[in-house]
Amino acid sequence: MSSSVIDFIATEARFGARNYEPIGVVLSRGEGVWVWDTEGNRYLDCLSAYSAVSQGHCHPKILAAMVEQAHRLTLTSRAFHNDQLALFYEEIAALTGSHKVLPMNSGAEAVESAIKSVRKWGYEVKGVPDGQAEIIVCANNFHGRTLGIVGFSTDPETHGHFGPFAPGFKIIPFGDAAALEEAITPNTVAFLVEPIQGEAGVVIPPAGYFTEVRELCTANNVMLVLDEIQTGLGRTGKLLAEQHEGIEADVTLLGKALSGGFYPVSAVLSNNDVLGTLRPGQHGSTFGGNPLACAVARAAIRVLVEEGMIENAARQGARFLEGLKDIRANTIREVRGRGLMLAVELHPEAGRARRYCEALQGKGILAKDTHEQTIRIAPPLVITSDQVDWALERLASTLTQDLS
Ligand code: IF1
Repeated sequence: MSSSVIDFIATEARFGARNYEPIGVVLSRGEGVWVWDTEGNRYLDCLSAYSAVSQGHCHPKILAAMVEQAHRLTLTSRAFHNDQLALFYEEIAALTGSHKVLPMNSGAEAVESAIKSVRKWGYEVKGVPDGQAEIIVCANNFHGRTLGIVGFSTDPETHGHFGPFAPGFKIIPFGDAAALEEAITPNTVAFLVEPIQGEAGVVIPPAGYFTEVRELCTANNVMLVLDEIQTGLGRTGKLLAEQHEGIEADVTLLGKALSGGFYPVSAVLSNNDVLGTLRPGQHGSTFGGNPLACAVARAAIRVLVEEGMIENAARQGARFLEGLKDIRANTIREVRGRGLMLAVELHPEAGRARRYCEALQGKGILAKDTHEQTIRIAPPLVITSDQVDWALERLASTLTQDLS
């Protein structure tokens, strides 16, 4: 590595909390599916900042919207109205068929806001005794890093030594509708779940699971809260992953690609029952719903739809999945995916997935491992067939090596 790269990394190590172990590359530019490091080497980004850069790096129309708004008005607080929030509400509600929107900033904030809202609905509408609301979540979930959320994580790395935690959460296996039925009590206010578990390694539930989940939640007056922060906005080849199951959530959470990677923007989408319980002064955020965030989000969802990115994710995702399944390598245990949310799980004997990610970096692909044995593959939704084929060639030559 040249001295400048080592300087960046050494300086990060010297001053930064070591809560990440990045791969040894220092990026300085991005455009579409490509990123460049400080040495001028080009990489195909197969992580897309965990699906926040679905529209491709530095999308010119989102950039233009951000610059234009930044010259006019960036932040007013919600003490006053602004001329972007209502337009964002209208456009996101029309796109997703929602009735009410609560704008926040990070994904975790949207999750926490949803937890507060469904609990409040439980007490004030469903009639659950105060302080006794129960929310059911799944093992191997990932919903963010705040204290409330890590309190119901089953990953020791995520929750270890951060306690004590808030009560009121029950953990059941993902994909098991009978376990959900068993866990529901009269005090259950919600079932919070990812349509596909991303961090767990792109775990797709059995066909029909969410149809049963929807029926159980409806029959028991339990709010179905789908965390689409990673799966939403085209990542799985449909606008929302719930559409693969033909169901509708009561509460949908969006984040990440809601801004195309330009700005932290998240949102809780629901109907009046849940979000209608919030009264002035009962919830808020300095930056939530600010004019710059709204202008960026409006442009991000506009280009996603107008440039056919969702349909492209379905087409290229099918191509990518088929190509991965065609790779004959003893290292591969399983290939999983829906749309451009893909994963290659390696046999334990093949060695750590991180080693293969480091080898991929040498071939011009940036990918991220998860839970030791799985390589996630999630390129921007603008990827072309040629670029998919280019990536598959390099993945095949890497995965047929034994890096144990
Ligand atoms: C990290 C994981 C992915 C998410 C879902 C809520 C959030 C996330 C389904 C919270 C965020 C990010 C967080 C980032 C790495 C990344 C991640 F590996 F951590 F689990 F994508 F899979 N719901 N996921 O995936 O959104 O507050 O981050 O905006 O914490 O290392 P956030």
